[in-house]
Amino acid sequence: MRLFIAIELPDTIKRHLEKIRAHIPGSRWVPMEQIHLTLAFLGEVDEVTIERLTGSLAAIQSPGFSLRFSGAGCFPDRSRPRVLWVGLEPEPRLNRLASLVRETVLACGIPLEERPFSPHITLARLKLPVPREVEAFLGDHGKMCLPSVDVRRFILFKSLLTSQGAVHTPLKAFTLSPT
Ligand code: 3AM
Repeated sequence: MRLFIAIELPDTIKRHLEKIRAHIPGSRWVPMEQIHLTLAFLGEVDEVTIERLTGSLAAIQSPGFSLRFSGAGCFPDRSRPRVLWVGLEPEPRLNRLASLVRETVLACGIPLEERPFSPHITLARLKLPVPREVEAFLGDHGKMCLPSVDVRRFILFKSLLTSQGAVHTPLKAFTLSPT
């Protein structure tokens, strides 16, 4: 099964992020119901390892926290944007949770990309050449006034690739400790 671990966002936030979509030629926007904050992308994992992984993830002890949104940005940089995202204000408890999740995944023998955790919520993927509408989008949404979100759990998701795009299904939720 193809898996990833993420934090869900409330519908109010997802609806807001859906509303700011702009017409950018060649862009593929993440469907509203799939907008999330990825902690780790695992790729294909076999059933036996999934059993072990869920047991280990359940043992993670980490406090809940508040997410505060910053503004729109892009990967890898403004000269060749490929991914448009919304960033988050620094939150040590989020980084600690991501580290614990990643250590747990690695300890189960599942390899991870070595790229450091860079908290973001993907909004759209872009094609080259860079359409000029991207600069306007980043300018318009460089700052975002969104309510903060209380995070009380994280989720192990299955991601099924279909000809219509990925279909995400939550497999198991893991509760964070009270703040
Ligand atoms: O939240 P983001 O967009 O950073 O891009 C995918 C998404 O991350 C990423 O996993 C998250 C949930 O789908 N993803 C998908 N395929 C991937 C791959 N082969 C991948 N990340 C790394 N390698």
